Amino acid sequence: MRANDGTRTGAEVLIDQLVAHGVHHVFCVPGESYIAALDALHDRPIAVTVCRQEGGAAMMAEAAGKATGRPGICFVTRGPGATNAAAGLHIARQDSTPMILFVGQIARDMREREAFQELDYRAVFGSIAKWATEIDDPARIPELISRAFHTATSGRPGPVVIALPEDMLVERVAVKDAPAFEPVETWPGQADMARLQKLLWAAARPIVLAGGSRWSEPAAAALQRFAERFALPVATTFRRAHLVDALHPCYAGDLGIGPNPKLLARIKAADLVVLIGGRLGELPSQRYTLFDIPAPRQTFVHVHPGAEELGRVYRPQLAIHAAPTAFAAALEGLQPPSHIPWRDETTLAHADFLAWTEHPTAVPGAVNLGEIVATLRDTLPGDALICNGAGNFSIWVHRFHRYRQYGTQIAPIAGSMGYGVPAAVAMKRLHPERTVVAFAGDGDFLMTGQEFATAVQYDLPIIVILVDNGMYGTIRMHQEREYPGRVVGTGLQNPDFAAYARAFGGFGATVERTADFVPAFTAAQSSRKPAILHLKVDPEAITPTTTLAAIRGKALAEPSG
Ligand SMILES: Cc1ncc(C[n+]2csc(CCOP(=O)(O)OP(=O)(O)O)c2C)c(N)n1
Ligand SMILES: [Mg+2]
Repeated sequence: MRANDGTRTGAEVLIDQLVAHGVHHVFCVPGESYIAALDALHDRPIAVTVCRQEGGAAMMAEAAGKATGRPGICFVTRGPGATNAAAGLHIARQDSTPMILFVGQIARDMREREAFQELDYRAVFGSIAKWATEIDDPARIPELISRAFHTATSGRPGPVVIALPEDMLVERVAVKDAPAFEPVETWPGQADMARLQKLLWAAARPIVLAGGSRWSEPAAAALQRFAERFALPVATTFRRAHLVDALHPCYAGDLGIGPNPKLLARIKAADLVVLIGGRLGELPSQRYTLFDIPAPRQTFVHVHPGAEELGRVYRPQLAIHAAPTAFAAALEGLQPPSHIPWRDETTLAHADFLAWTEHPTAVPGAVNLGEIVATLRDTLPGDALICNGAGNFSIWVHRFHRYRQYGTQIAPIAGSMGYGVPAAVAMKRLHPERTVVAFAGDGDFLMTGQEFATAVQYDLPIIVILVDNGMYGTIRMHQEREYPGRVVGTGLQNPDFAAYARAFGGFGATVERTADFVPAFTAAQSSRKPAILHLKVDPEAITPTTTLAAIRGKALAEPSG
């Protein structure tokens, strides 16, 4: 109950800051360390999603941050709650996603005794978070929460951790709310844009790589208009395919794991590479082999919102310190040359992309995941949200699905298993009217599968497509390559996942042949319940283009050493 003497508890001040900064959703697992903050959420216009494990809650908050560009908010308890949440924090870090994790903390007068579940959050999260702090004085909550929103969203976005001592949350203070935060734009200078225009005019075979965060629907649209006017081929980096409409005539494909060899050749043959927003980390850079380090042979332009990223690995000829949102807007001012010598190359690049993704490959077994993904891409609405975690199953999703709209790909650049289901729960919570599909592996699913209960609790009819090959397939693939025939620690004995779905109060069906998929998907949709479609795939079908036996055979044929 709120007092009417002009004072508020620390918890009330805190929640009022969230309201002031435009927060609509929080994801949490409760703990006695912060029940005052939970109480302050009562009667406030913020939807609370209570989860089953803090890893899931933190991934939901991360997914919300990824989708909206505004900090996703997660509340967890001290000690084990916080360490569980680290799974989502690390994704926010690697994926450059704004997020704020609030952690209940022991009372101030018990610190440094290793009280029950005590942790030093500055130390524990110091290298994962952009900023980790603890609030000692409730009067400073408006200042520190405002800083948290700015820190999480500015430059290269990332996670902030704020520990909340439980006695601080109930102390009364008279303090004013902070004004609503506005994300800080970082604009390119006129001189930068003039130099870029010059480089483009001098190029014979340019290519654009789009990645990173701090995009928006208008920015993605502006990038596509620029690509069209300059007839520039645009590829997207690992798990950022949604930045360009896959059917845009300039789209050259996805530079991730196992990319189209023709795209790789095209990038290598380019004389000008313009990297917008991304960092070209280990996966898109093909383990740092694609470009020479520190000085790429190609003329290299790097546009990034974080000053510390420019020149960190690659030495750009032109470094532009700007957010993709602002940079994309500035692209409208550039003029294409009167003759575009690379125009035909761009047409070819898009044709190569279409050919690479059009027809699912043949694989062993009765269920062909490629055909299923291709069926969905041709039937799902363009704004359907496609979420996934990590594992070889995701290769089919990334290759055969065609992301048509900005924000429809919600997937961990950090490669964290267990992401798909919580991400789907968060997306359905944010967008109840949109179709939300999660692709999960059998290993991947059970890392956070308990959040299916959250989907049931909030009546969120997500559809989980669970690809069961009875193993941690990705690792088995590497195992066969490095230690052929020696299988250790990668086999899985699985439950009946359709029955699991039903036991939770959802819809479940088993798919044993490709032809069973569409009826099962339709039945899942008509059930209006959260659903799991349990696909039984052949373990031999390890990627769209090779089998376990082939990998093992090749490794055995090669002399070891
Ligand atoms: C949290 C986490 N733990 C471990 C890994 C290492 N890893 C990457 S893929 C993979 C196996 C994925 O198995 P599954 O979900 O069944 O998909 P599959 O590869 O079989 O298609 C593992 C263990 C990881 N990426 N993330
Ligand atoms: Mg598997």
